Amino acid sequence: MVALVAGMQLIATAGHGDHGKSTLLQALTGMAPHRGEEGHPGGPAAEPGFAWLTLPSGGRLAFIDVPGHERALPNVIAAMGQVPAVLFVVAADQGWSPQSAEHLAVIDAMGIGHGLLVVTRADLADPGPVLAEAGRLIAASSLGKVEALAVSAVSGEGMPALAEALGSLAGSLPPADPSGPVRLWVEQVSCAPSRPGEEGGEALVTGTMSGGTVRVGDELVVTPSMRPVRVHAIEALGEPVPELTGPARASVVLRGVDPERLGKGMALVQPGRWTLADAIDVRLAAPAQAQAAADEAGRAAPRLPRTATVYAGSARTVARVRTLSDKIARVSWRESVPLHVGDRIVLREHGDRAARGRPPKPSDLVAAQGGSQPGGTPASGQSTRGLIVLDVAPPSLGRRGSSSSAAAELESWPDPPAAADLLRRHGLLRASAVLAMGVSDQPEPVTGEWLADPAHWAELAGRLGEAVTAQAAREPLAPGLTVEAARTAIGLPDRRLIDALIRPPLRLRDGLVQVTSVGTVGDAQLSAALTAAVKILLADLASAPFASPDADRLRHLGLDLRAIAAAERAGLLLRVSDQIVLAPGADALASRVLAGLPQPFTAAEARQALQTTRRVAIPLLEFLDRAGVTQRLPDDRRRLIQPPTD
Ligand SMILES: Nc1nc2c(ncn2[C@@H]2O[C@H](COP(=O)(O)OP(=O)(O)OP(=O)(O)O)[C@@H](O)[C@H]2O)c(=O)[nH]1
Ligand SMILES: [Mg+2]
Repeated sequence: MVALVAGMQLIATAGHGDHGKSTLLQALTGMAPHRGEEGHPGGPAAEPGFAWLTLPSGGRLAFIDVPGHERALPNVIAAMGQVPAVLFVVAADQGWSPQSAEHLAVIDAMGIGHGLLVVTRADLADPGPVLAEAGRLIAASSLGKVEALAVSAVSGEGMPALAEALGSLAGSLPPADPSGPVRLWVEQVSCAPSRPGEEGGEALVTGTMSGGTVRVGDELVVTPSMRPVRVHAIEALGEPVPELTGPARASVVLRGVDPERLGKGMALVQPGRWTLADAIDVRLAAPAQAQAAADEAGRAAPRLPRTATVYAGSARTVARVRTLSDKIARVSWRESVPLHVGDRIVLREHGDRAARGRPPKPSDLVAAQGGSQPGGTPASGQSTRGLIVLDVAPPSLGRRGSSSSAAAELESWPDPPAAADLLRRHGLLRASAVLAMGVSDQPEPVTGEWLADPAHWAELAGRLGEAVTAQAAREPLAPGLTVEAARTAIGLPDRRLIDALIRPPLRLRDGLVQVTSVGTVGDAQLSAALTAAVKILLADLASAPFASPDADRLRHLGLDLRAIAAAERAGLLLRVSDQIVLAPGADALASRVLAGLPQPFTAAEARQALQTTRRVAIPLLEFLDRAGVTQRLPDDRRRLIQPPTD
């Protein structure tokens, strides 16, 4: 039966060259660890191999067999970045060796927490001392104390116990997350065999993904160009499969892309699920070994260089490092790399002196292939630093002091940071951007897809209020601030945020943000001239509350329509119609007067009772009708339907 989904657990080997890693895998799996797609075991010494076995549980355990040559270190880092566990091999007759230390430093930098120690070639020497020494060194790394076994791939001694230990290791690994975001780091590219009758470019890409599910027919994008490609076929563990969940190593046939345009260091990613980062803020992972050594020597871990090589997946790039504190740094480079908050990446000092101090060039984003970078292997694992990505779209650091406050803030973040942490830093973020940062657990949006930090949101509401009242003070006659002007005033990226921020005393009317507050606020905002004019008017109305000034009187007082509207907004006047202006509360007074009339009453009776003219009485009655205070009957008489309030 063909497996519908070729799931697998991924483990990388680790250990110095010639210590017996590949031989061990061959003995375990019965297959010579393939080196790449062509699978020639004798292939380039720097390329990792691949082999797998079926566990008694039915699950498959696949091994990325890294080469132990120092030239292969970039490939070792690429492999370690994708696996949850390692099989650490040390030869009984060779003992702990330089690449054992290098590999352990990489494992530690990546924070890998699962593994086995296998002392091989136990037929050639007593494995005891090596088991003890390697066990002690490994225990000081992120692996901690691991199960240790001695084996001989030649005599077969210890192999059954190893198979059993691998089974329980596989069982202890974190379960796959099929709904996770897909990022398949490209390791090898070749032309896919052409099919009769089919046109267009096809590429066969081999790579590793740490999670998510790829299906035949999916559209992915190639980083950094973001060119879309279609998955035409998937092959894993030697079989074609319709879908594949990571962690996995797979070959995919891609449609719509010229193989020439693909290469190691690129990645196939799910659209919208990754941030293409060219600057990140990171926490320096405390190197267990270096830390232990530093504690012993009573000094801090070595400082970061200003330029270094950053390894992320199968990509590596020359990067600028700005140290923000002893725990936090900003790392930037020219090309874009698909990253998430919480990703572990590795930074290494340049071995290449010529590269030191030179600004990174686009061509610096090169595949992590072994040996192509001259002198890329410093002598000590101390120069390998693990970085925990905290922010993949960090704000620019301008002023002096902003770097130390940024560091202080980032130091307080948990690993991995949550949406609330990112929002506290950024204030406002789109939900889609936060998802692309790798954070799917998100708070409710404030509007549309906008997420806001609660404190920042409250501050924005305050700033909007200030912007509107400041404008009202500056231009008392203006009817309010346009939404766009309000957006610009408080520097928001989207007008819809203004709508969401409006709450009393702010209101939105006719596309304008206005303050509805009355009384003293209004007094303070109106110009002295307008306030004086309104006072004169109110003095007139005090003795004859329904004797609205006529047009001439208003003109002489300088009260045009805008001025009257401003005074009304400030609660200083009651505007019955464009021509009729009374004191605030005149409507309540009118209803009390009208309550004294026999019901229903005519307009003439009302005019007499109110001691006013028809010019005022008719609009006032209509105003009261609209306000639901009076009701106009079919015979044009009215009755009071709302009892007067005092
Ligand atoms: N006697 C003996 N020889 C072994 C054993 N395991 C491996 N060897 C030999 O050790 C040599 C190196 O083995 P490999 O498996 O190629 O070592 P490796 O760790 O894969 O080396 P690189 O790929 O270069 O890192 C070969 O000649 C093997 O035959 C063992 O258990 N006993
Ligand atoms: Mg090998």
